[in-house]
Amino acid sequence: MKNKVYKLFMIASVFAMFACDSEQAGQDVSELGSTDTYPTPTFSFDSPTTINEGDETVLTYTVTFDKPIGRPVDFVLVQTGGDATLHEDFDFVNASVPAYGTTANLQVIVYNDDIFEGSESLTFEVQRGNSLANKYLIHPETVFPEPITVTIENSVSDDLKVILEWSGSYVGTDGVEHALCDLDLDLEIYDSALETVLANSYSSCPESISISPGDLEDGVYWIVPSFYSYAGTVAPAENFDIPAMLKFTQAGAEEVVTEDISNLWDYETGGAAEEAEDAYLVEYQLTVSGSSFTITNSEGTVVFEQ
Ligand SMILES: [Ca+2]
Ligand SMILES: [Ca+2]
Ligand SMILES: [Ca+2]
Repeated sequence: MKNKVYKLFMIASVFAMFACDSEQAGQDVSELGSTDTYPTPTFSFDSPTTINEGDETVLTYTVTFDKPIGRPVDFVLVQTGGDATLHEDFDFVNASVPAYGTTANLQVIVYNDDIFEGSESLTFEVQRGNSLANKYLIHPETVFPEPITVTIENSVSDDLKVILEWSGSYVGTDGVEHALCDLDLDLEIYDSALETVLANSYSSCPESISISPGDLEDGVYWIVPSFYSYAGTVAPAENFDIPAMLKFTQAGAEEVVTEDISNLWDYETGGAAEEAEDAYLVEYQLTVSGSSFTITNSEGTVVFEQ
């Protein structure tokens, strides 16, 4: 409620300001359209235009007024092109030149991620803020700069990423398509004795675990995908194998090794919660040595290393 009153007050004062201007126009023609007291902003961008997402760089756009004014003036950054995604690859932080101040720093925050994307681009420009008052508070001859294009290079980390994927859909006894993600599959990493879970992913689809060098001591571990349960799902019109894929990759790298484990579990047999015998797949061994990771299958064949 407080907020509402405040907003109403703001709207009223903006209205009053223009109402006042138009009154003056009638009374004193020489004042009409005089913008001499309005500040003229200049814009500078000194940050690099090629960056690596792994550095999580913060780019800064500076707005400088030649003279202060007694009201805050907002500026915003707007994406006008490029294939980088707002809120995923980067975010804008907008800013105001404060009342009686002369500068504002707007920012582009670049985020790191462990997804392979190749290089992405971001084209953006600075614009005046959206509030009505803003449009009339800076000098009308202000020249806004050309858009800036930044290249964001993909980063490849030293982390090992293990993913258990089971995407797609099935038709239920109700005749409706249901997402395979409704089924509960899990991913765990156990110690060599298969006694302790050292890392897990239980509630996503796909499930995924990232291991950084140093997370696990040198030694041997088990990567264990499992089918936990079909509980809560609509039964399928026809039984089917769950198209599960176990993937290994260096986090952020293009190359992904996929182990097809789609012949392992079917809906009707169910998972661990349904007391299925082969709910846990204990076949993939992970050997950690310093910052290197090696994964072997049950035959002792190396399927992945980094
Ligand atoms: Ca990214
Ligand atoms: Ca990336
Ligand atoms: Ca799960």
